Amino acid sequence: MSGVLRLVLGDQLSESMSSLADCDKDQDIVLMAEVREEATYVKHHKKKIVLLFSAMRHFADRLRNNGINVEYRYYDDDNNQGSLLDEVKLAVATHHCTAVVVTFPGEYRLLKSMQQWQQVLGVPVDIRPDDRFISTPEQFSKWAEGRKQWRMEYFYRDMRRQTGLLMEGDQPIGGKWNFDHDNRKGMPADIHPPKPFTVSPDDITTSVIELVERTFSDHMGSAKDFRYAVTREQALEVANQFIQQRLPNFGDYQDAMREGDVWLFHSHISFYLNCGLLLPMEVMQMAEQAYFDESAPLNAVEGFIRQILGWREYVRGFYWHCMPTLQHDNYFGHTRALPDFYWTAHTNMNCMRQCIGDTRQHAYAHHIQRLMVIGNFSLLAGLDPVAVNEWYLLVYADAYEWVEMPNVSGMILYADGGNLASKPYIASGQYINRMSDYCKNCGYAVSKKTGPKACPFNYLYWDFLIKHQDTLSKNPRMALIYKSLSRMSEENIALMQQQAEALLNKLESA
Ligand code: FAD
Ligand code: DLZ
Ligand code: SF4
Repeated sequence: MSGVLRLVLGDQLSESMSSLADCDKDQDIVLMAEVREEATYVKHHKKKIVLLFSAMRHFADRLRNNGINVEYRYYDDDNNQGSLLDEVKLAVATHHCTAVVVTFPGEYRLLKSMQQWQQVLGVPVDIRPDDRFISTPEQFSKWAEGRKQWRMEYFYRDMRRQTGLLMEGDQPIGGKWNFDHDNRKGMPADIHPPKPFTVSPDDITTSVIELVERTFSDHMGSAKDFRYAVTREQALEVANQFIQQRLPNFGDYQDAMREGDVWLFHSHISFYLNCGLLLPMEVMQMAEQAYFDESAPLNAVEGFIRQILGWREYVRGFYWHCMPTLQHDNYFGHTRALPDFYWTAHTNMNCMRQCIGDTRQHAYAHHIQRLMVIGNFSLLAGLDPVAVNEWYLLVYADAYEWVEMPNVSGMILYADGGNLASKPYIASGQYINRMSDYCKNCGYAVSKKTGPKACPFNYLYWDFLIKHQDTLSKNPRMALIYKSLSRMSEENIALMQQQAEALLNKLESA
């Protein structure tokens, strides 16, 4: 055989991949490989590795059933080469391939490597656009270069016009582009979200679970209770269950947090969107149809579509536009190491204990937990952006650098100096108390700003604002908060600063 070698990565599990578009079933070979380099460049959560390896194995079977030649390298094969390039090298040589075709990867480090492959391999390497996304990196760059300030909202409106989603001619359905204002409710105790969709492990998943427990024993979490979808059909069931059972309440309770329930009314589809089992356009159309069928209200449907058509597309464009500098950005010059409780969840702050605990258990936490609890603390405590990025990349099963890094360096840490967010996403304990029931079971008192029982988020918040007053007070969106600060007594300010300093010096006991 001397056809084309088509490499499919672990997050490219869609039959419509550009790398498979013109596959010659008689001549070409599809290569998929479980390799040490990808599985360990950060110590991914065990459930993330199970998800990808099992979904890869199921996808390989699917391609074979369609008559495609698949060369699949298992992690513990004797001759596993350990890296994607070495696997490609071996396959090109073994099958006398005349060219390599691959779809644009999701991480800068891999793109840079692939751009050298042609030289190393001695055959043409065609890196094709990833057309699962609705916009292209070039489109984002063109959009960004034309303006002084980048804001997701304006990019999102262009995406609505481009796709026609929730549009009536050139106007947004309902007369407004964004219904976020209606979407900030806390969750009443008598509202009970439906149980999440789960899948019992089949033989393939069971053997991957064993492999992961054996091989990656020092990675976070446990693989034993893995119940996520690993095929397209199962992922479609997750999406359908969301549209029928959760979407109607998605908008109202999008920002709410509740102890013991990480799933709430979220969709839990990021795992599958990001590895290719679901396509963004199809799930947005499912949600839009629910609005047309009057089974979900506009604030929920618009809110959901905005997350995917707005935020997801925006952060991807942002990533490629801002790399490689984004990975070193550190606007505030923060250098503090992650405290141990980021790994163990052993902390007296109940909100952090719950959110990190959920993360450890499920390789998932929902957006507000990632943003307003763990993210908020990471910025207020001055944690090193490189360490925070690494943590977020390894703990979540939906994490790839194109989506993780803009959310971490841009959204939570303001490490890019405000290109992504118009002001730092910081809040005192009052916000966490309003949006969750965490404070009820906390040893700290959310109502107190100083004293031994005071909520650390309170004094860290004011201490942060004081430390960065020179730069942040110039931001018109921070004017109100600095006005409140100016009304505080010097004594109170000094007490909060001292208490913040003391806590930051012994974070482990927080
Ligand atoms: P839902 O709340 O149901 O939202 C629907 C979909 O919208 C998600 O599946 C996702 O595809 C998309 N979406 C929502 N918010 C964002 C966003 N800010 N950026 C990109 N897409 C978004 N998302 C990831 O997919 N991978 C990550 O590594 C990741 N890291 C994050 C790190 C931080 C610090 C923060 C604040 C957010 C991060 N997000 C990330 C965004 C968001 O938290 C997750 O997409 C969401 O929690 C996934 O759960 P869900 O599918 O139930 O989402
Ligand atoms: C995340 C991941 C893991 C854990 N393992 C593999 C693997 O063994 N083989 C593979 O092709 N892909 C894997 N991936 C996904 C890649 O890391 C991902 O394709 C890049 O990060 C680019 O997004
Ligand atoms: Fe978190 Fe403070 Fe509430 Fe405790 S009191 S749960 S530390 S916000």
